[in-house]
Amino acid sequence: MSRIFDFTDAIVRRPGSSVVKGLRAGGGDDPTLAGVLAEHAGYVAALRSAGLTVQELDPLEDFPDAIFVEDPALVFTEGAILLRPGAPSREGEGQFLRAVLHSRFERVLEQTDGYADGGDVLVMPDALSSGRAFIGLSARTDRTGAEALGRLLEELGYRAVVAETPPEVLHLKTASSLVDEETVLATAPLAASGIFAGYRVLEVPTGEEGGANVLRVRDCLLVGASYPRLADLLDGYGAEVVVLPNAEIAKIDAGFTCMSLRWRA
Ligand code: CIR
Repeated sequence: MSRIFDFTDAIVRRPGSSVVKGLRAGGGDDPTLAGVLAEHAGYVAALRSAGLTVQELDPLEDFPDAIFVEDPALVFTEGAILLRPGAPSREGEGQFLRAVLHSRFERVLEQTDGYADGGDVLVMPDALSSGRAFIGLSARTDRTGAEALGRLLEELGYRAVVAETPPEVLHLKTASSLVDEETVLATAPLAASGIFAGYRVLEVPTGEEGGANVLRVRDCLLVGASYPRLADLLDGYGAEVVVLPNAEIAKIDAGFTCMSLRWRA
């Protein structure tokens, strides 16, 4: 019986030189191009080490944030969804994913109403469906978009739950991520909101909130190098904790989940 994170395949997009101009919620300096390239390459290598076959797409210089492929799309064994990302500079990214999604998936659904970023969708195991998809409302995902996306997810067999996210958070998955089949990692305010009732909730250690977006792939759990207490906390959930440098990509608000589309083929 495969687990929800037993992915076989992934799609990533290599950074172009424009990546250093990526959006960042808190302002701050540009990352170095060399640093982003090295950290992105380390991430792709970690996906391959975890056992995934990774397709690397060419850079899109006109879209500095295009390495974050899981904002304009979501993928599942059952099919793919092209989204309408909520940042105006990112709205055009989806058209550069359409062809590759059609080449890899029999079903490709498209969102037509409102805005939603894939970073606002956290899928957890669910006894009653293929998965319970929490859709966070944020500055990128509006209620019209969340409800439209919920209908598309339901077409693919997932149960959609629209939830509020703490106001200072970029995306739902900036503050939460899947650890194992029963366990979700969440920052204290998101844990306190009660949306994850029924799952075991691990709270991100105080001061390490920036690390809340970890990525479970098969028997590996990718964790940022700046979060040692978090790495300790996550040891013991059936996965090898793989610590990855992310100081440069973090300057443009990168998380580990948003830099790939992953699915079990
Ligand atoms: C953005 O602001 O859109 C990018 N600089 C970062 C997106 C990160 N994606 C995510 O958290 N899902």
